[in-house]
Amino acid sequence: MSGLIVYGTEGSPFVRKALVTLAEKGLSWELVEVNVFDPPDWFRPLSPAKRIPVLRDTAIAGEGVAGTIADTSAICGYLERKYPEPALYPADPFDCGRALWFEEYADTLVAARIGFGLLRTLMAAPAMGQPADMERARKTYHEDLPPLFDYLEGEIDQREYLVGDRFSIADIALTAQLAGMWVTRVPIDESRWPGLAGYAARHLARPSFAERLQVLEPMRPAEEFVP
Ligand SMILES: N[C@@H](CCC(=O)N[C@@H](CS)C(=O)NCC(=O)O)C(=O)O
Repeated sequence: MSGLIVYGTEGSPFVRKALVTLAEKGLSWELVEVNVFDPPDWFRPLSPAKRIPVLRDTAIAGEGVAGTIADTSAICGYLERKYPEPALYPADPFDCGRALWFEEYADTLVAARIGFGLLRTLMAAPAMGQPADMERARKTYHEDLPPLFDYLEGEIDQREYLVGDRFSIADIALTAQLAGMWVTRVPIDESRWPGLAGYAARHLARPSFAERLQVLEPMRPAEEFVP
């Protein structure tokens, strides 16, 4: 056992980012379920920003704040230093800078638009007994996401990976967020963004992502999203 614990829940794109990083490094983990919107008292000091996931390395400490790291960028950076193989950050300094940029872009802009515009409206709201906000979802689909997808299409084009010729933290961060479209059954329009649509399908089929999606299958809406 690796002695690594992740606090969070599978439905979270950021938990997905951390779990895929662990899987790509061949590490095992224990997922301890935490509902970030109603967290237990013991969790609050572990996450000063009130977010999931938080990682615990029990080799450092098995309880309390000691041994924990909040925020996926910190978590993934820690895992890379502690378990360098296979490398998930490019060795070339400029490529590494680019990968960090795409990680940031995915974690902020892409996450906010897919998270608030699709996941909360089409999945989380119905799970809490509220109707899906189709108007908000359609605005996200028609207005908010296209400028981001135009940018990403230009960067990806026909390439296999966002940076260089290897799978990296950039691909993990972006695919972790794009998975939210699969979860909510919202398509990426292949005729408009063929590179991005193909990229998402290929990376979501990687075992590290496919295993996470399998867990989420029961949470998906029954119907395809109608734009
Ligand atoms: N920058 C953080 C973002 C984490 C994040 O926003 N997680 C969401 C769940 S996907 C969360 O905890 N949301 C709680 C809230 O918005 O109150 C990271 O990379 O870990």
